[in-house]
Amino acid sequence: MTVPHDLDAARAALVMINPAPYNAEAPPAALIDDITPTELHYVRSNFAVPTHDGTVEVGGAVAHPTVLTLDDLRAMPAHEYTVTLECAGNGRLGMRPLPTGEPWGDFAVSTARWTGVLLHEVLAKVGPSAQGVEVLAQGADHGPYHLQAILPETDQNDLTFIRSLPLKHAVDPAAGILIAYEMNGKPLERDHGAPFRLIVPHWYAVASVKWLKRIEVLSEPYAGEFQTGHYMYQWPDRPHEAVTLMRARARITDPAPGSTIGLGSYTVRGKAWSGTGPITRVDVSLTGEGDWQPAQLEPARSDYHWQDWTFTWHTNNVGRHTLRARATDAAGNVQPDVPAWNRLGYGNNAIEVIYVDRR
Ligand SMILES: Nc1nc2c(c(=O)[nH]1)N[C@H]1C(S)=C(S)[C@@H](COP(=O)(O)O)O[C@H]1N2
Ligand SMILES: [Mo]
Repeated sequence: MTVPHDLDAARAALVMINPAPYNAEAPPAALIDDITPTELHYVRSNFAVPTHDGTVEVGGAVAHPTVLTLDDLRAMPAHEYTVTLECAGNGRLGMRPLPTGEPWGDFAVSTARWTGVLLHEVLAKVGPSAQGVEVLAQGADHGPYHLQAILPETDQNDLTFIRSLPLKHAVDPAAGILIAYEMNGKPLERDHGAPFRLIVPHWYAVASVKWLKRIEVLSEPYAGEFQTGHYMYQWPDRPHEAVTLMRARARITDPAPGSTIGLGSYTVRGKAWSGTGPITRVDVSLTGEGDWQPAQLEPARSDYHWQDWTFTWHTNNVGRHTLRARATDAAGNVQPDVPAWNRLGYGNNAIEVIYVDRR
């Protein structure tokens, strides 16, 4: 199936990290809006954009294996969710010692409206076996891997992007997992997984498999390169751990770092999100140590959507000021001052520090 999108035009507004495979951050201004326009949504791909024949196989340990086309999916009830996606490697550049891997700054995070069918409804059609434990999702993308594989049995020359989810989560209607075929009201762009992809709310976006080609119910846990090699927290002092839910994080979107603003009252603005529950508070600090003051936090517009916060900052002190914002979520998770270092550089949710001049 050919998708008539001009890749170069689609990529023009992003901040390129790697041309091949194409990886790019959102421009900082893209965090200001409620929804990220498609052309400003970050892109993270482990391989070149693949060709896709427009079908997805659904099989494995199921009663009624099937093959679905885009038309089959469009014939099912459509659901639309606004979902904040963040790459697990977002913020890797902020870790010391510097981990290897794509050198992401802090803008591999975006929010889009995704439309598609519910994964649990597709699974209900095929009837997972009682022995099922996980649901594997395979992308059409494969080829030589541009990073060093972690697992010794990985074929560096022809690797395929495959992930799996616990079956319990995949069949949970409350999980809101989509097989999405539209992004912001339009058919998926090639960089974002055309013709359809998974969208797994609350999880780091590695779970949201693009160019979806195969869904398979497994009766044993999956242990491929992108499941138990990469996308594992390799902690220095405790057992390795899978990368799953996004960690709580607040970002300052206004003022811009290093900018100069006038004296008096200024409304500081930002976003906050977490995969482990809605954000329940954001605090701002204007000094180096402690002294946290509550920001005004807006409720989430929907369950999987970043939240807005504002803070009225009044000062007539001329000079350089520091500004920090710290999120707390409903599970009680609070952002750390320093990133929790892990060898591959995932899940950096350390408190952002910026400075601005007032005069
Ligand atoms: N098939 C496939 N799906 C994939 C990936 C990939 O390399 N191949 N990358 C994952 C990662 S690590 C991220 S962060 C998100 C990025 O989605 P986006 O490019 O639409 O922002 O896609 C995920 N899905
Ligand atoms: Mo990612």
